[in-house]
Amino acid sequence: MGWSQRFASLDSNADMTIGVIGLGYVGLPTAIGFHDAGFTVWGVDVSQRTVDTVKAGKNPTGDPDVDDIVPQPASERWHITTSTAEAVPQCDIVLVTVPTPITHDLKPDLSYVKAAGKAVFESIPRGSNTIVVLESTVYPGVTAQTWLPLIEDLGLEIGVDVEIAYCPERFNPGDAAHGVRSVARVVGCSNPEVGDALVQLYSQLTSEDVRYVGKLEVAEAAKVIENVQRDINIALVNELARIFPAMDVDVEDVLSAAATKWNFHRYTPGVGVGGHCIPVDPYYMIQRASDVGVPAGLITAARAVNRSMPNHVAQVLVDILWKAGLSAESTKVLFLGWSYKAEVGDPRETPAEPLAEALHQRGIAVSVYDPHIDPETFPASIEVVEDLTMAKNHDLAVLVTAHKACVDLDWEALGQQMNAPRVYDGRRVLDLDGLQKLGWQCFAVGRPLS
Ligand code: SAJ
Repeated sequence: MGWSQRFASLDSNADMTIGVIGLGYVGLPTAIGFHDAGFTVWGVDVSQRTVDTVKAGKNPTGDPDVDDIVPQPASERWHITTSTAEAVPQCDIVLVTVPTPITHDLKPDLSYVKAAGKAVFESIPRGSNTIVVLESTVYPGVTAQTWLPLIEDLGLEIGVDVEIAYCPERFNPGDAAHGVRSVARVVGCSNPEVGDALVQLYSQLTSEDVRYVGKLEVAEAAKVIENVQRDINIALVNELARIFPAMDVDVEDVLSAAATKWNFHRYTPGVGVGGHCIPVDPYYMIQRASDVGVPAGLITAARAVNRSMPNHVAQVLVDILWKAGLSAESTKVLFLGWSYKAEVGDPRETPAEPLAEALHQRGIAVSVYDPHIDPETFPASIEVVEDLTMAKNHDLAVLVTAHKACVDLDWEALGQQMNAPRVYDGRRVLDLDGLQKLGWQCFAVGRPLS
């Protein structure tokens, strides 16, 4: 029976079983979403801790939107295991949501995609025509290049044993308004019938638009350039945040004025660009452009601007402390926030790390207050402040992450605990006029030092 008939003949979604390989920030909400849409779900993760946490009905990710929505173990449509071999034979469709990081030399790391694909394809029953969908962010060509050789090595036949497709995740951690059940999706696949079947499937998950966009590479390219565009836009305002203060102009005044134009896209300069998407995905595009011999100069330059922000900010902080007559050796700086993004407890690629390293290289001590991050995960060189009332004798506070807990705090009390009330707003979210009235000396990214 073809895939269109398989969907048409479903009495209930429970009769279709969806596998999700990788229960992280994307996979777990995806598994929950399909379970809530009535499907039978098998969730697989290599981490026994993750499996045990999810089985206990708890949330192993740092994303608060996933709290208390993990199905309780009682549901007979909810199966969690570390074994791909156990899960895959039960599934009609398998979604792969594994990490696609970059290596230390900034090259795409496809090892998780390859390993997950291998484990899935080895477990597919012959003749089942199981659809395997990659959701992880990759560059155009990766799904076919990585998975087709594995399928061939196993002697599996496309259209008889297995079909492959690509449907990029568009999950936004910490943003309930754009969760897996309320975000548009695109589906790429060489077989239009399978593409249409997946449109039917994902339309049961999300209330937004789902469309078949043609071959795998189109969907792969759409996803990676979504994030490339965002990185370039952020790089523009970060570069402007270095230019305008040199003209004694505050970049935020300029951006707010420009934003009165109907099609100006407003971004905000910061201490840097973190996370597992925006600072990573452009390297996938750079790699692919290099493979086909076409230079990606703008994409590369934008990455360089954003990667340079922590060092730029560190130099500005040193200037501030030097002008205050402080020698680096005896100076302590308090980071308000460490996570790469507000209201999320995720340190991946956080600019806080290179910023702290740059200050340490100049002999400046760094303490961090971030209630969203597990105290165990900070680098050893960092003094962790778990209770802000205990933060004493710092010479400068730096807002690194715009958590509510780091913005809406008792600034009057903190000012009294500091050696001197100095603050650097690294995310341009603080009410600097209000803080000045409380006696704070205020500085900020993109704001003239004078
Ligand atoms: N950032 C800035 N200035 C900005 C916006 C962001 O410095 O104007 C920084 C943030 O502080 C953070 C980094 O960039 O360190 C990334 O922030 P982000 O808001 O892009 O958040 P992410 O990394 O969680 O990106 C996700 C992505 N979602 C998916 O890949 C499915 C991205 O495509 C979304 O556009 C983004 O969320 C979003 O819109 O919030």
